[in-house]
Amino acid sequence: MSYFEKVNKVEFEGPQSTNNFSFKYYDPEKVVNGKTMRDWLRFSVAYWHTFTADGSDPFGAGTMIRPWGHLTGLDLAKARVEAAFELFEKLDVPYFCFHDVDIAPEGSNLKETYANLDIIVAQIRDYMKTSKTKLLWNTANLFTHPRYVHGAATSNHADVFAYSAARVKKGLEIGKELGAGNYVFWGGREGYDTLLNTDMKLEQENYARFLQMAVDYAKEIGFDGQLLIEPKPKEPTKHQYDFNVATSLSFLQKYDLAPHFKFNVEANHATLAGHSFQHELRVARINGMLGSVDANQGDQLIGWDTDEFPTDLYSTTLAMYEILKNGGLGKGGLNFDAKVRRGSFDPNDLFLAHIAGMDSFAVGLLVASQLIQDRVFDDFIVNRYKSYTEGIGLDIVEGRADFHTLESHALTLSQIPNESGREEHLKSILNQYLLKTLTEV
Ligand code: XUL
Ligand code: CO
Repeated sequence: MSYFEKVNKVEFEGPQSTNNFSFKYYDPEKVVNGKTMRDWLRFSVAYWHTFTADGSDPFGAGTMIRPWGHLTGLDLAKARVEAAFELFEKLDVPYFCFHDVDIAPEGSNLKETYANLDIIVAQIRDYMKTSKTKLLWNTANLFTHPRYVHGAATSNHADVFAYSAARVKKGLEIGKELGAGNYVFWGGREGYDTLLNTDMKLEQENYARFLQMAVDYAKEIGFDGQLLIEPKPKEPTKHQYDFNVATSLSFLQKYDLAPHFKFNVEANHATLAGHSFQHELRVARINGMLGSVDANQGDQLIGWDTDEFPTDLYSTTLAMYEILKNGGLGKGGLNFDAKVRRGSFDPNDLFLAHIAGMDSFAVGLLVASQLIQDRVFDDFIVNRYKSYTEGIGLDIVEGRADFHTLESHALTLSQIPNESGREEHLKSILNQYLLKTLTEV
């Protein structure tokens, strides 16, 4: 049975192709900077947006037309798995990701929920025996059900803490069973809405205890995937504890958790925090903590998480710049935590949206790799900081300077010549590389 019978396997046909269902720039076998595009980009489909979501929003009902939409319960869950592996194969995506509740319905108690999960996980495992698509990461949804109204690990109620631990325990077991490369913690409601009813100190300590228990359990069962924290500053709570990479990093360091975690950096979460996507990737990278990426984009005119498919080439280029500088994503990947717009309800839009995202990151890879190869920014930056390679600058970076020697040096200075940062010029070079790459492919 086919769910997308009108769509054939999507192939690379190049930018001249008029076939909408083809890649214009993503050529999986093309070697860029010593690795294939497939290996650099490690694309992943987000199960929740593509197979579970129905397009409903706070103002209106679901709009998505889905070939499995008439089914319910476990039948619906099974059909989604069948549809998922058909889409994975037709797009030839190497990875997928899911929350527990995306793949199987919740039962009336924890035991029933486990039983439902076991049925679907067994079905997924069967598909994975022959499919090339692997599990990038899984996670537990600790935010949708009303029990999490006050948080999960940071709930005021210890029973909710215990229940949440059970769901993560099961999630790690599922991750191990399906060979997940990573396990994600996005602190869905780990934050607060008002300090008038919140013991912030206890909540944060409990969150650290929870993560330590997860580290211990992963070790106990031999789960060898990378644990990832996904920062987000707000939404659904007013203030999320994992605000951004820098805040989450110092939290992890404070509780000696940093060696066990890396970050899953999401573009739209970065912009919600008032940062660029590149900023968050840079902070993670220079601290050796860049684990994986939720590849999407927000909207400058909207103040919430719109999870759009990434099509902004400027942003994909600068993201790939960081990823290339990181030497790739290791066990991580580019997961399309992105949803088709509510008006894009046709099943074909699922393919077209992924094609748009994959092509946009392929362009980003090509441009970024050329920028790095030509040392466009590297040479500029090396030159900009050259005063630290000799004299007093070298004394500073090599630890020989103190306030006495610095003052003596300062007293010898008459005028300090500063040089232009050339921001506009650098941006115009970036544009030239973008345009050049687009015309040369
Ligand atoms: C929410 C979000 C999540 C995480 C996984 O904003 O990004 O879907 O990626 O829980
Ligand atoms: Co995400």
